[in-house]
Amino acid sequence: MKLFIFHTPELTPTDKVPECAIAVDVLRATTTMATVLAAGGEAVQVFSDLDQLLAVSEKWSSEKRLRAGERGGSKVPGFDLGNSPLDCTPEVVQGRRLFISTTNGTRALQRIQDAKAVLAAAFVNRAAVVQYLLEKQPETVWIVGSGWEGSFSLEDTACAGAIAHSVVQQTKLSQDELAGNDEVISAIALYSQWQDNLLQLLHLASHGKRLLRLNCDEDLKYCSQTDILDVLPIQQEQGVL
Ligand code: 3SL
Repeated sequence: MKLFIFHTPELTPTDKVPECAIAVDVLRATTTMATVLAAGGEAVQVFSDLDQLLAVSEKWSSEKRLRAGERGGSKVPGFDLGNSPLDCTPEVVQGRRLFISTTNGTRALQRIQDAKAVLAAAFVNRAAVVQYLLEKQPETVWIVGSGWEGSFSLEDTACAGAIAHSVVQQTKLSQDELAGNDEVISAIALYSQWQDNLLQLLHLASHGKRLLRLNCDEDLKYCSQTDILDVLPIQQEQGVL
């Protein structure tokens, strides 16, 4: 297995596709997606465009769908939900499809949607994603951070490092053998330094600070938890996990 980490969708190569690609948006899109599926959601369908989301979801009855829209950290007016994983309780999501559009996370997923296997990862479901990698042993794996509007996100790279760190620990591979690019080595170093203080790391991150200004302290606490959900969001058809 060779692992490559790309900090943003913009830094991700466009001239090839890997066997397995993983989108990461710890704050908060991929955390929300994992939470919805773990809570019994039927599926998660991602859109970059809000109008397209409204048009496609119109074909589902309102009992079978939930529309989630986030821009700039806030809920889009008229949508059922914003992008807080804390709103995605079994009572709310069970048996329903989540149609979701967020600022960066859905773009990262769309950027990798042609890979043979497409996953969504966050700290909350890190172990399930690592388990998949260990079982399937894909030759090439890309982890793509969502970043924020094209720039680096500390928390996404730390989560990519958490995945890489766990693969190294559970295989005979050294960091050097696993790493396809230098980003893997630096992501493992970042995670190793902060693994016992992930909430503090989220408080240092620029998007963490943006969410704190929106009173999302509890969201940061939830998103900083590692391996709490045994769920593997994996693409079933294009754009649907
Ligand atoms: O950018 C995104 O995709 C979102 O996850 C951002 S937020 O955490 O909902 O503000």
